[in-house]
Amino acid sequence: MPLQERITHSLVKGIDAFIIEDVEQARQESEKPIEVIEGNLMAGMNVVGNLFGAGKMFLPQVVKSARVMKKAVGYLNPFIEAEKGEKQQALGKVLMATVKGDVHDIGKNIVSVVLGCNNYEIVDLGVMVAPEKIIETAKKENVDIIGLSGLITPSLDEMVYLAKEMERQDFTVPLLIGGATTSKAHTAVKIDTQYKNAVVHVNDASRAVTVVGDLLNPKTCHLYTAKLKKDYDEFRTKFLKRGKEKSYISIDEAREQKFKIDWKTTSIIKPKELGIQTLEQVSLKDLIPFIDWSPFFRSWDLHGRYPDILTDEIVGEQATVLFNDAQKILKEIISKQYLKAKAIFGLFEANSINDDDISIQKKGKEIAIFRTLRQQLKKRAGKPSLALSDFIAPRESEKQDYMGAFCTAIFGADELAEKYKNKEDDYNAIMVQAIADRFAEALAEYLHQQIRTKHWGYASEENLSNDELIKESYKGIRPAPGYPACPDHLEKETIWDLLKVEEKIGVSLTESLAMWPAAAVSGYYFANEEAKYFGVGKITDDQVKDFAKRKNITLEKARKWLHPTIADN
Ligand code: B12
Repeated sequence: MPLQERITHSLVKGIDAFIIEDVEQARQESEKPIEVIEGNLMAGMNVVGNLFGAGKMFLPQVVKSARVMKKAVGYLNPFIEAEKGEKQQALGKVLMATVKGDVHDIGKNIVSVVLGCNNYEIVDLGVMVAPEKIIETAKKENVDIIGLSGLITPSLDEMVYLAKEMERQDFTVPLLIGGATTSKAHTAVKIDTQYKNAVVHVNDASRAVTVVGDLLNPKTCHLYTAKLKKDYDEFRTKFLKRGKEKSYISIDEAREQKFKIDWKTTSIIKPKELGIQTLEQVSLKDLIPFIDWSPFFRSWDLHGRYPDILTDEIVGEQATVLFNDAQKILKEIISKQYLKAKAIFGLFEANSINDDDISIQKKGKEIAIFRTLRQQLKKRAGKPSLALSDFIAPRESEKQDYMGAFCTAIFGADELAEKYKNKEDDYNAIMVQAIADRFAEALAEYLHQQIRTKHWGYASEENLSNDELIKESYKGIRPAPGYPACPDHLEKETIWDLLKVEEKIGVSLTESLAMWPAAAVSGYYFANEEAKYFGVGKITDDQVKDFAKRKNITLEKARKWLHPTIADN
């Protein structure tokens, strides 16, 4: 093929085997080495961008294209520098950061790579970035756009704070908001109102390119921003009205309608091993059968259930390539022990007290109290208003019940991802993070099985397949603070104190109560056969006040932490 076609082919197909030879030939044929980037390579990347935009290329392919691009640019840079030539002219500079207290990286990294290969210069500040640093860097680097990412709800407040600061300091650059916990509703209602200039919620990487393009194009930016502001304004009005249509019952009424278990007849099984245990190094091999692969594909924007996704008409081919690449790296991770899986759990005597609290005891002495939240949305008559405490025998029942808590974490992913990044290999860097997340979840699943069948032993006869585990067909539940049954992140502090998680296995909590390392899960164990997953939904101010009192914290603190769960917020 002619030279340009070869270069384009390598970029589109993500093949780096001949890119250096081809780029060298292009360099010899050009007047200046920079022309190879601005001409040959960008021509190829434009094809990639167009195919991706048209849905004909998928995210893993684009990230591989970016890897080829980086290799080519890395080869050309010394020639450009030797000539003291001008650097490649980017279309714009985008600052990317995961906000203070949050550790989530994958989404931000994917967006950075995709924008990078569309010729935007990325200033990536990493994770847990203080607002002062974002503001300072944005000024120093004179960036054209600021992009914020976050995984858990406490990060949403950080984003609001940043928008306020940008307004206060007369910023004009657009603000992009992304990450699993963000939404158009939150962006429109809470963030957009704080900043006069453009604020956009972007929920996937492919949209990021068009949004950034529209925002930075001097011909379209004013119209685009005006439209955006109008759209968010209308959305906000509708959204706020919708919230008001819902009706809630008081916390006292909700308690009267609690989920009732007949404590006289229900079976309560005493754990075989009460107390706290640490698993210093769980074998990664043992975890493989517990991996739920479907979310792995989702992190690469390939949607469908594993294993059907491998033969899917549209994404099947790419999903198979991705899966095979993952298996290769997985093998290496296991043989070289790049990642370490650690866990801690505790099984305790427990009784619910005052309806919504759970008293944890050791030989009858209270050592901790978990606070749970109760549903308040008005329901049809006869439908219970659930709280997790309903699944634990109340003290008045005079039955000794039990409860567990745990934390699982995968160490070493960041270090390994960094090694790949240093080799300009974002594809494998993202792959490592996605695999580590899968392992963290698999470890939680594995440990839960060990608890049910061995340490607690209330389901010692259980024999479930991976598919049944994914469908949560087991008896008992393991809700995690932050998930819908217990949206309050604060209770992680109680788990940390109770199990001594940081001292024992080295998982720490950030100021927003995210866990570090990022690939980590923490939660509770409930064994009652009637225990089930549910969503607390929104709660009202009477419960917030009551919660603050029970927990002995200020109302302000309670409001801050429960904020995303409070109705009309
Ligand atoms: C995978 C996952 C995990 C993994 C990985 C987490 C990690 N290390 O990042 C594991 C299993 C470890 C995990 C753990 C937890 N999780 Co989790 N998790 C998810 C899940 C299922 C998918 C998130 C994900 O990685 N998606 C893939 C990536 C690629 O997508 P993304 O981040 O959204 O990014 C895309 C876009 O948002 C956008 N984007 C992202 N950033 C940016 C930035 C800019 C500027 C732009 C333009 C775009 C952009 O582009 C990206 C690519 O398309 C979500 C639910 C969901 N369906 O979203 C819950 C979810 C995020 N988790 C949640 C929670 C609560 C937790 C835990 C606190 C639970 C616990 N107690 O253990 C922990 C916290 C972990 C920690 N370290 O503190 C909640 C958060 C809500 C809340 N109440 O805070 C969610 C929403 C589930 C839920 N419905 O309640 N989790």
